[in-house]
Amino acid sequence: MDDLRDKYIDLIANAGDEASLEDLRVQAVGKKGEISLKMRELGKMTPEERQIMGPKLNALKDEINTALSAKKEALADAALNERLKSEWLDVTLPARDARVGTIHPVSQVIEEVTTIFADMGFSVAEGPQIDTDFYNFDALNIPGHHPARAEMDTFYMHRAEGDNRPPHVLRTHTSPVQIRHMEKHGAPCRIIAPGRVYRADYDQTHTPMFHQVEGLAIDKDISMANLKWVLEEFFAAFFEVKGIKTRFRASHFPFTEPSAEVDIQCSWEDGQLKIGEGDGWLEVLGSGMVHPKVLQAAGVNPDEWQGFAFGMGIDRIAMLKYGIPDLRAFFDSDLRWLRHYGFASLDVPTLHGGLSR
Ligand code: 2NM
Repeated sequence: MDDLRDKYIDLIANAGDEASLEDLRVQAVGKKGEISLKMRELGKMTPEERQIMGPKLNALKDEINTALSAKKEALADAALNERLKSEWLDVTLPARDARVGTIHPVSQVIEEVTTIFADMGFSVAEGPQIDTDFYNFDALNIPGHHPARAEMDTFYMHRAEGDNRPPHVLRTHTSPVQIRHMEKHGAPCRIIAPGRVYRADYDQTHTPMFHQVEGLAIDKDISMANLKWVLEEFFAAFFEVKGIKTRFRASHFPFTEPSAEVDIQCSWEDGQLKIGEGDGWLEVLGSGMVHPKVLQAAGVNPDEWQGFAFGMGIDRIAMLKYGIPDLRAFFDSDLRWLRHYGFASLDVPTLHGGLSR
C-alpha cells in the first residue's frame, strides 16, 4: 500500500498537464483502477483483515483524490498565468500614426470655384453624366452633321438592336446641365455647373475623364461687359492676385455668338510660371453670348432674354494654381501623391480666410 501511495503521489506531482492528470486518475481510482481493484479484493479477506485494510484503502483513495484535485488546480493556475503572459497588452503604448485622408485637389478647386461664384450670386446646378445626344449636342446648336461632333471624341453608349430610345452619350461638357436648368426653371438664371465630363482622348495633357465648370447668366440686359467683369473677379479671387488682366480673343463655338477665348496674364521666368504678372498670356477659358438657337432649344425666348456662358477645365486650373506638373497623376489614386497634393479636410475654402492655405 505504501508503494502504491508513493507511486501515485509521485506521478501526480510530475503530471505535466490536465490530460495526463486525468489519465492518472483513471489508472488509480477509476472504475478499473489499481485502488478499485484492491478494494474488490476486500471481499476475499477475513473480517479482521478487512477491518484493517478497508479504512486504509479508503484513506489512500481519499489522499490520491485530494492530490489529484490540488494538482488539477495548480495546473489550471499555471495555464492561466501562461495565457496572461502571452496576451498581455500595454495599453499605455502610443497609438499608430493617424492616417488622415486628404481632399483631392479637384474637390478643393470645385469648392473654391463654387465659393467665389456663390459670392457673385451663382448657384450650383447638376445633371446626369449620361445624357441624350439631344442635350449634349442638338440643343447646343451642334446638329448631327456638325464637325464638332466628330471633334469631340464622344463616347457613345452601346444600344441593343431594336432599342428605339434616342442615342445616349457620356456628356462631353456640362452644357447639357445648363440646357436642362433653363428648360426647368426658365429665365432669369445665374448658375455654374461643375462636374465630370468625358472625351475619348488620352495623352500628356488629356484624360478620358476630366472636370469642367461652366457658367451661365441669363437676364434682360446681360452683355459681354458683364462676362468680362465676372471672369476678372473670378480669376483675381481664385489665383489670389488683385487686378489680374484678361485678354479676350475672338473665337468660335456653335453655342455662343459672339465667342471669345480668354487668356490670363502670366510670366514665365527661369522655368517658373507666375500667374497675374508679366506680359505673357495663358489660355484658360472659352466663353461668349449664348446663341439664340440655344436659348430657343431650352425654351427661353431669345427676343426677351440674352446671356453669357463660359467653360473651363478644373483639372487645368488646379494644376496652374497648385503647381501640379502631370495631369494623368490626378486619377492614379496614388496615396503618396494624394498626401502630397491633397488638402486637410477641415481646410474649407472661404473668401475671408483666403481660399487656400
Ligand atoms: C464653353 C464656351 C462657351 C457654354 C454654353 C452653355 C450653354 F449651355 F448655356 F449654352 N454652357 N456653356 C459654353 C460657352 C461653354 O466652354 C468652353
